Amino acid sequence: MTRLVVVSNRVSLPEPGGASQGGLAVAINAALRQYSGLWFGWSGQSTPHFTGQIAMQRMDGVTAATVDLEEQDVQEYYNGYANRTLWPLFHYRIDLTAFERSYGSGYARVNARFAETLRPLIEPKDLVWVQDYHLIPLARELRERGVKNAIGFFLHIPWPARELLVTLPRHRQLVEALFHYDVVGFHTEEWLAAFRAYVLYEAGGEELPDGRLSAFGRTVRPVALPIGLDATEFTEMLASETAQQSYQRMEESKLGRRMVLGVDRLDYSKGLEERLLAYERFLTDHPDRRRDVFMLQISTHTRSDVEEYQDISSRLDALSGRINGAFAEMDWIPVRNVHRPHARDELAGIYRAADVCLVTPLRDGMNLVAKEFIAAQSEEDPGVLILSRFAGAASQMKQALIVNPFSQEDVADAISRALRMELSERRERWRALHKGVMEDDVVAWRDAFVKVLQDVAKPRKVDNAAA
Ligand code: ADQ
Repeated sequence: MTRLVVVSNRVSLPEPGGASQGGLAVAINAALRQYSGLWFGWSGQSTPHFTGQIAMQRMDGVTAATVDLEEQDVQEYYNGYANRTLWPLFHYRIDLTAFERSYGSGYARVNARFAETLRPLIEPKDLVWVQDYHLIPLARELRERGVKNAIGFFLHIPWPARELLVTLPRHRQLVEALFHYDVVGFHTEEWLAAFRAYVLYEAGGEELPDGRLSAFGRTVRPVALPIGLDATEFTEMLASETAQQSYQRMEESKLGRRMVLGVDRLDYSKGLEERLLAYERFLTDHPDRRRDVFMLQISTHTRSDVEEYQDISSRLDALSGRINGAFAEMDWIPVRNVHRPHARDELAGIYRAADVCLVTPLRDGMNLVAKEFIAAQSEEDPGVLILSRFAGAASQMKQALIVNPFSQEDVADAISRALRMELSERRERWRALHKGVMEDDVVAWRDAFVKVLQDVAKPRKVDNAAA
């Protein structure tokens, strides 16, 4: 069987009962399990000087190969270009985007270092699958070092509109780098269309009759493949004792009230302040219904070395404090604001106890929380998903209540509607959503991508044999 080599910025193998790994790590673990694959990336540790020394670890059939990075690499490549330049820009936050030359050179340096370290580990028949915006130039670096394997790339965040992307210095160079891959994947047709528009109208490229894009003297196959949950793992987790206990604990603490849930990394793209303001609006508009509900917002810290992330939690705390101060009564608090990280099985029980889930990012590649909430609901009495139209998930989850997260009225109305929705309608919507979540899972995503990559690898072998 072909070996799959997955490359991502961070490698994190699951720890039993450990805290949540984040969407990408969970997906990669699931993707690799059946391929006895190799997973290469940064260890998360820094060292005074880059040595390129690889640490190997095996777990559940997956071999993890990690390298440490220099502190300057971490600052310029990870905190800098990845998280202060590409992340905000690709999430339409040009106001937060830092354009600094040192970040760009750090990004190029780390991609070259990754390629240099990874190259000896790649065997001739391997399929190489590179993940996410941290590693866009990796294929070019590998090709320069003689790697001829089929190499695919998957972008887990949105692809921005052309008008935004051109604000990035050296944007052409970034897009040109993608043409050293054989396949480039996006979550949705919308992100793919934005990429195509750049290629056709900015780079002067063309679309070939078979759907490939041609520019910069190369061709690439773009595909739209939505990522899904590890549905089997999630279902097992939901049945675990920890999940049952956290469900019971949550149910008891509801005191017969209905729970509106939010679960997010603390990130400006997730629309947390806008969500709280919309909930406040609901409380203001419906004084008679206030005491029947409360909101649980679980938001854990990430990227705390990046300046823009440092004041998000204090702003959120101030806002929830203000709402609680204005509306709370001696036996009712409208917002429970929690920053403590939760293990995945604990979270599964909390999802199950929720009556409404608010997934209202201002821009999101996919959003797996929406899918986890649906997977956790019971068929007898399912909760209602309120979903931002700007999450990639909205392109699949059409039976959710789709909202514009920028409009407090729109979201407040959806909360009201969700809380009043008849059981029959809730069931009908949930059944359709649940079917999609279970069918279009992470295994389907992986298999579809690997198939496209295998298909491009075949003609390459024929060419090589003929040469
Ligand atoms: P993320 O931005 O991390 O991922 P998301 O898809 O929502 O976003 O995944 C979050 C994961 O982390 C989920 O599995 C969730 O359970 C967990 N998580 C989130 N908040 C948590 C909290 N407070 N406590 C515990 N666990 C929490 C990026 C993109 C997404 C895309 C994924 C996968 O930004 O758009 O869906 O990659 O491609």
